[in-house]
Amino acid sequence: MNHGANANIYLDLLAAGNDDPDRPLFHRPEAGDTLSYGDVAHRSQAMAAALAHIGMVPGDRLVVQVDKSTDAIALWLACLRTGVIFVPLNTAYTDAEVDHFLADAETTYLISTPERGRGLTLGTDGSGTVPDLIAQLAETGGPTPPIYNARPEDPAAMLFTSGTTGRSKGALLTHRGLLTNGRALASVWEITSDDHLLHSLPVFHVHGLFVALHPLMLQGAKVTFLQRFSPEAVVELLPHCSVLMGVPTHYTRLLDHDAFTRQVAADVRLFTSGSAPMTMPVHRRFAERTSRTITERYGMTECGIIASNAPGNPRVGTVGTALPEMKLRVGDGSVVEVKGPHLLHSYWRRPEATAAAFTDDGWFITGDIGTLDPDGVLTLSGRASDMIISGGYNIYPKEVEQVLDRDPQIAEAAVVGWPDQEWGEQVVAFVVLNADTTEETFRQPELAELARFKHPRQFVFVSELPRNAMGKVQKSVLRNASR
Ligand code: MLC
Ligand code: AMP
Repeated sequence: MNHGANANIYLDLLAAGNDDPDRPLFHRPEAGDTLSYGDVAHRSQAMAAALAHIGMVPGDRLVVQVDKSTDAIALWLACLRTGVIFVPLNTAYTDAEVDHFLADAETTYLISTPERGRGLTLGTDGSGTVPDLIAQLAETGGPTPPIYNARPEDPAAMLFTSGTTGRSKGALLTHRGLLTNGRALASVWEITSDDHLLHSLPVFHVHGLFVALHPLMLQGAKVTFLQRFSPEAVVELLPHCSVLMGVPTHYTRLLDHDAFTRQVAADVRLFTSGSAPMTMPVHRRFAERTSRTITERYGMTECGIIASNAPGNPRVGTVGTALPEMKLRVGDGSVVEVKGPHLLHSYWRRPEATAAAFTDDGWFITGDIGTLDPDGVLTLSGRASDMIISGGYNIYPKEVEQVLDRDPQIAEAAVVGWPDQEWGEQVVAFVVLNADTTEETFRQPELAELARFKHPRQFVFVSELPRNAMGKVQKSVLRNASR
């Protein structure tokens, strides 16, 4: 749609409500109600007025660490409306981790859960200081700010990622990038206004927030919005839906649930998986159980979705071909490189990191290892960095090692990912103990400052860490020790 000069993706995401405000958008099984496109536009408008009231202006960063709710989505849309940069954070992060992001983003406002009570608050049930302020403004009849007049390259959201290096950086995603990616996905996945997505992903990552929601909203489709993933809820609601998007752990959990049957999956036209590698045994079990195939796609925070299989006839074991307007090549060391309007603008205030993320001829270096066949079909085989992906969450070994190294019982530690049936990979710490600690006296370190999903699931005691001639710890030796 052409909105004149305004490239704000807000206009596109809610366009379906312009002629038909009653068109259903979010069905909420937990609340037992349905919000229309008009309702969501109205709520985001009220939230935008609240953001303006507290003094937020275009370009400000709003850090948001709240539980999943349709109000969290209205807040994302409110940031678009006001030109405020939305910075979502994983709810599992500890206050110490959040403090790091607050400082890095040079944030003026934080919105947390009522339970955490840091900054402003937003609950899942209409509670919190943000809804209170909205109610108060509704009474006093304050002004509604105009929709921010965005340029295509303006940043809309900032998501923290470590890219291929260990240090977290805010990836600035633009209106153009998000719109290009959302439209390309709607096209490749053949999303129409008749589609109905079962949404069970968290909304603090690109997968749940952008990849799942945008193509559906751009087409005026409907979303059944679950507060969290559970196999029981998915099995109950899937028969009413046409699309399910998940990470591999969602599919392994579904397959471990006997009530997930062929019949439950029969009317779903598209199952997608990504954020982590899907294994062949899971593909096989899924096909045996449902007679359906999972459509794998490959994405990254900085790029959105890069490649996808087509629905209906996916090439199992591959992640498909490049999306429209996404260029794909395999560069030095078999590392996948990409180019196109989908990509991030830059890393927030890190020009060197931005420069290092691109080749001299302007391709973004993903850090994933892959091969391209003559038809342009991409197969991934690993990652150049030692990043661990557990249940679709990224874990940077260095961050965990630094905390372990501070423990008085530990002389040194090395953290790697071991294959795990449920999580894809699990965090394992190889530990050299100090002279006055034995395996018997060793107590699991507190690690209170780290989100629990980053905590090692296993400790392996070794007398020394394997090192190469340069003195670097040989992570591959430790990874292979699981076999
Ligand atoms: C939760 N736990 C995890 C974990 N999630 N441990 C390791 N890895 C994870 N991913 C742990 C908690 O710390 C806790 O441990 C215990 O499990 C129960 O917590 P929970 O919150 O109740 O877990 P649950 O709801 O079961 O969560 C599991 C999950 C969730 C698989 C539903 O992790 C999930 O939704 N993952 C999806 C992630 C995602 O959307 N990634 C997209 C990234 S974007 P304890 O010790 O406290 O009991 C991207 C780009 C792209 O990658 O291509 O899409
Ligand atoms: P993030 O930085 O959280 O966006 O995670 C992006 C990373 O997830 C990519 O660089 C890949 O390593 C991984 N990833 C995403 N989709 C897939 C997939 N289908 N198969 C394997 N790895 C994937």
